[in-house]
Amino acid sequence: MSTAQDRRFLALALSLGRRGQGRTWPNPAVGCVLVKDGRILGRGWTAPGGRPHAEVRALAQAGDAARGATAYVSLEPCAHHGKTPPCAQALIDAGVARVVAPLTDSDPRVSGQGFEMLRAAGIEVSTGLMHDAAAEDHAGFFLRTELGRPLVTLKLATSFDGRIATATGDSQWITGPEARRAVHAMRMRHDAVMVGAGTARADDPSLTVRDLGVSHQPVRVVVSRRLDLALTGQLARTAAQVPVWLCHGRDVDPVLREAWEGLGATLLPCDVVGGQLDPVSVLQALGAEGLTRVFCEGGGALAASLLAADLVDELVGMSAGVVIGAEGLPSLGAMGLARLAEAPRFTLRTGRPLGGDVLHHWRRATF
Ligand code: AOF
Ligand code: ZN
Repeated sequence: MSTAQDRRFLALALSLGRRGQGRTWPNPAVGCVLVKDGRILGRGWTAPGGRPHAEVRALAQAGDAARGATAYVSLEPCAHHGKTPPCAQALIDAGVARVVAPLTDSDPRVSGQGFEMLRAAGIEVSTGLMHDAAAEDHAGFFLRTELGRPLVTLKLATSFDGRIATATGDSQWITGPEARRAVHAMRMRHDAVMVGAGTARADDPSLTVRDLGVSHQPVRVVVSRRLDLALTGQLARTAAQVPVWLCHGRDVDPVLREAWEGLGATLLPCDVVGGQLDPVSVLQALGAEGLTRVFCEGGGALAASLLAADLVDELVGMSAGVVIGAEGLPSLGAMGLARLAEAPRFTLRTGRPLGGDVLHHWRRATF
């Protein structure tokens, strides 16, 4: 089959896989398309919760017609007997003739063995096509399996001059409804939404996905060294319905800890370094719980600590045509930089008008 056709069907597998983003953790969000004679026989993507896997769902659709078909998969089919039997074996049993997948799975239980199983069974395996696009889609899963931490997207919605409120705290609204709607769509594609304690106190946010006709909600993470958060706020009131995870210092007041546990929150003790929660420890704790993609919405202190530790992988900016001035609240806290050469650098991915604002998306230069 031509590379153009391969690319077309593999692109479809990748886009199906992305549908699962935000809801398959700790598993990757994989997509699969089964094709024979140019016709699509089955489509699948990793189910919410991470199982069944994409290939199994596509094979179930195709039934006996899968014999002799090509499977386009956005990641190497798994080789291990985990909570489900290996997908590589399912493809072999179904009589699939060829497998096209961009790259190797980073899970040590798979890591090349899926491709080996397929080849050993006489199946033609093509890899490498659309490698970079697939690596982007699975970046959170790869970071977690390789470094133990999730991917971090930092969103900052600011005035033209990078402020998030006036000196009196007036902040509603800087960006318009279209930008705010885009934020909800981005939250949905992440496993968790994260804010610092200052933002939780000042804004009393609910951090839920609204008005998009979806039932799925990301985990809500608050980073609070002392756990001194309002026990009657939005997060506290809804902790039994939508998960709330609190990253806190190990020495917090046990009364507060028990109060939050009683409300249904999950408590994650983390290290304190120099009087502040260590962002490395926070992300390792979230990775250990299975998160692969975290959407950080500030505030300035948490965002600056993540940036200073080089832990931000993607930056999403929303800039409004309003100017606030130096006495306004800055979007970022101090980062302690002396030289520009030490500043974290990002590469522009996209930039476009959105409503009356500008949406810009950047990726860490050393991704
Ligand atoms: C696939 N297709 O759709 C996904 C895969 O705990 P288990 O048994 O579900 O296995 C999880 C591992 O399977 C995960 O770490 C990753 O290596 C792979 N995910 N593989 O063939 C899929 N989601
Ligand atoms: Zn599998």
